[in-house]
Amino acid sequence: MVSSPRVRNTLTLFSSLDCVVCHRVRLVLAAKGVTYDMVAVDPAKPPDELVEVNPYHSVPTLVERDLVLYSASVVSEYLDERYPHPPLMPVDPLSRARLRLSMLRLEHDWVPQVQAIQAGNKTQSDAARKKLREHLLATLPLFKASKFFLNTEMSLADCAVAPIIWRLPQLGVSLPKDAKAIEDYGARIFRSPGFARSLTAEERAYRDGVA
Ligand SMILES: N[C@@H](CCC(=O)N[C@@H](CS)C(=O)NCC(=O)O)C(=O)O
Repeated sequence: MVSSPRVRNTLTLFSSLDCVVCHRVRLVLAAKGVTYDMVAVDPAKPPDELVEVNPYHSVPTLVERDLVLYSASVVSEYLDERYPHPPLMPVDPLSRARLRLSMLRLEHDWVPQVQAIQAGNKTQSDAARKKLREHLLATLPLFKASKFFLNTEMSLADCAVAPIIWRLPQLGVSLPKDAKAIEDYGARIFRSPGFARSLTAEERAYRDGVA
C-alpha cells in the first residue's frame, strides 16, 4: 500500500502509473501488505534520481536504503524473500521452476504485446492484439486446471498474469465465451483486497467499479 506522503518508508518504488510490469510489483507489495513510497515515473522522461541509480533507467525500480533493484522478476523474488508472509512461491523445486519458467514466457511473449498495443501504430497494435489473444487462448487449459496460475495458492506468477487480464478491456482484446475460465480467474484475483490496493487511479479506471 502506498502510504501518506508525510510518512517516510524504507522502501521506494519508482513506478509508472499504468505499466503492466510496474503493476506486477505493486501487486506483490500489496499482497504482502508492505507499505512503500511510490515515485510516479513517466518512462519516457526518467527523473535524475532514477537515472543515477539504474543504468537502464527502467521502471519498476525498488530502492531500500543502499539496495537498488530493477527488473520486475528480480524485485518480485526479493520482496517474496524479504517479506515471507504470505509466501508467493511454492516450496518444492519443481513447482518453483515451473512458475519461474511461466513468468519468463510471460515476459518474453505476452508483455511485449501489451506494450505494442499501448504504444504501437495501428498495424503494430492490431498484430499485437491478435498475438496476445492467441497466447491467452493457448493457455486456456492452465486457467481451467487450477484456482491460481499453475498453482493452488496465489503466487508471483499471478502477480504477473493478473495485471494483463485486468487490462484486456482497455487493450481491446475480447475473448470468446468458451474462454470464460480466464475472466473467472481474473475475477478471483481482482476480488482480493491486495489487488484493489495495487491499482493506481489510472488503472482502476480500466474496469470501473470492479476492484
Ligand atoms: N525488463 C524490465 C522491463 C520493464 C519495462 O518495460 N519498463 C518500461 C516501462 S513499462 C520502461 O521502463 N521503459 C523505459 C526504459 O526501459 O528505458 C523489467 O522487468 O522491469
